[in-house]
Amino acid sequence: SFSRRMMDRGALIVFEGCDHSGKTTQCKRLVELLEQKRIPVQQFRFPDRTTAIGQMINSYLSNKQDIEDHAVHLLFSANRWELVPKMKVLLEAGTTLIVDRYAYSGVSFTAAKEGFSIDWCKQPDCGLPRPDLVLYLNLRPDAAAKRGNFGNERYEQTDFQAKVMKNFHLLKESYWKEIDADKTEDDLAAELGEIVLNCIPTVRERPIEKL
Ligand code: DGP
Repeated sequence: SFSRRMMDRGALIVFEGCDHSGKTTQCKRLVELLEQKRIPVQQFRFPDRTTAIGQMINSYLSNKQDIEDHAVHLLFSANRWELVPKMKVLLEAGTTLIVDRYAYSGVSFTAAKEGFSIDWCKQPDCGLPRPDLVLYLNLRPDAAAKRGNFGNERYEQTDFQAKVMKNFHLLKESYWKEIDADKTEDDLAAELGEIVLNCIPTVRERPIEKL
């Protein structure tokens, strides 16, 4: 007889937060930190605009194409689902995934539109791999505004973003960590690095749960 130790799986770590909260910068720095420490890591970003579905989403976000609100909600969700097989293989092989936006953006953005309930918005993402940790970067709208102006993409308006932020706060779960993002890039990177380095060894043999 022999015993076989399962390989430790990687952690599924998601960044959420309003625009200009520093998600993309901090994702990149975190990946660099883990690479430095020889911890297997890969970055994901949603929407992933490189797929066929992602290209439809891109033309919607850049205002080149209008898509009915329910239909586009399902496209954003489908864009996450199409990456799930790849994510699972990596997680099971021990790779930690750093994900820039996930289902919580999906729910918060669509539910900010007229006539959409949080409950309806959650349904298409039911069953997606549940993050081990959501790092919610919290930044007051006035602090976010100081970091730069909105561009020309759909959703980049202050009143809409305020509704989105309200929705994010309704979605908090036990595995969320709310981080005050109103600090220097270096200080934030140090804080997030410590949290993530502590989290990775705790997931080990824990099964990947579902949303
Ligand atoms: P980004 O590439 O992170 O700048 O995100 C593009 C925009 O799309 C941003 O305004 C957030 C929004 N967004 C991200 N995911 C979803 C989603 O699942 N549904 C909707 N409606 N909007 C989303």
